[in-house]
Amino acid sequence: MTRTLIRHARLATLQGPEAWGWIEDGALLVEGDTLRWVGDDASLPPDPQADREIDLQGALLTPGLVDCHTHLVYGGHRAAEFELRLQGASYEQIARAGGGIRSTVAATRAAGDDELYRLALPRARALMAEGVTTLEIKSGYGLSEAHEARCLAVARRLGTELPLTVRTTSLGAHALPPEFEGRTDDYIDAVCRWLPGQQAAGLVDAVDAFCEGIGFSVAQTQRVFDAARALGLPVKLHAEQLSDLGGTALAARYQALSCDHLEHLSAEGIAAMKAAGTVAVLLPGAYYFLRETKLPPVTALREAGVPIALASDHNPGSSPALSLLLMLNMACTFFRLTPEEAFRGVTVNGARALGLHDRGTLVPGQRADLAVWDVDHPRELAYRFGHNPCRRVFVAGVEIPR
Ligand code: DI6
Ligand code: FE
Repeated sequence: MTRTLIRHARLATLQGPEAWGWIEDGALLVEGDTLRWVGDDASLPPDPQADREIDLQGALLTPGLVDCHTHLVYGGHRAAEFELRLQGASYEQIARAGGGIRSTVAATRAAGDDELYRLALPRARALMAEGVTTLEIKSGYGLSEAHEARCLAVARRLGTELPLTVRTTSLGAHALPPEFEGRTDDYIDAVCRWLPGQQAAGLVDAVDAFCEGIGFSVAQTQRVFDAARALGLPVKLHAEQLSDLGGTALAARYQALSCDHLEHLSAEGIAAMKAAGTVAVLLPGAYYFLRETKLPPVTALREAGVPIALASDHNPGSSPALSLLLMLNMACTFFRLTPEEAFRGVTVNGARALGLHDRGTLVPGQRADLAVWDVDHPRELAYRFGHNPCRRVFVAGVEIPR
């Protein structure tokens, strides 16, 4: 196994009592795909037996970033809908009039597999260019058994062809497809029936639903969760984005990995998440792009000790964002997260929102997914926007050509 010694890095280990888990002049020994030793450069073991050595000359080294909530695989785009909203139509009005998610479903169904892959590839690459090494991708624009499976397979293909971990989430319960108009419960039955096949084909790591007035009710969401539980699949939920339906409390009863959006989250929802260890995934891109005014209850989440993650929510309707660094900045400016909270949200807590405990900090035993930045301190990553100081990326110990 190759042993690589990385020396003279400023380390944000995100571990231990120190803010940022800071090590001013740090070193790190990578063996194969795993971190073996992390600490002060001055206290390196006398003979680390490295095959090669990299001197970072004071550059910042952090865990690779985790974008734990995206809808990356879809056809078409919704720039015309953006214009409609600028003329006064609301996101919900457009959805109820058959536009919105449904228009993306039509474009996705019309695109071939290779076309969907070709469209998703530059989106994934744009995120990777800013240090993303783990990416969640949801289905939810196919909305039939065959089209959902196709979208999940495209997501899997991104994970095999790119140096990147892709986690797939089945989101059949995203919107009601036109052929099920007036038969929402029948559609939920269908979504539940598709899951075993998706699992047998190795296409699904978790199950999600859009619990909302324009999505699915708490009772319908529960049926999807029961089907997931029967297969041993973990669940996540789009909850309390536009209204407070109480989906979070349901998700907590199913030990959900995460509840996402949460602008309208109640105190009861927060208590339920805390008790269940569910991560709160905040999505400032959607908040911004839909011009929401209701802020997620960050102070209460923080006081309750609910872990907070951030993600791009990349999708064509509510967050066509392809920058996780921009989300750091927005989470600080809009949601008043500290830069450190925001950064933990795209590393250790983003990983937790995917049920991954082998990444997100710089600790011996963790996967060697690493990002090197041309800044002095990680707070700068949340401070600038529209700027990418990512210089080098390692995935499972291997440097990715840039
Ligand atoms: N909430 C969102 O923000 C995205 N999906 C969801 O359930 C939006 C999806 C879209 O508008 O295409
Ligand atoms: Fe989403």
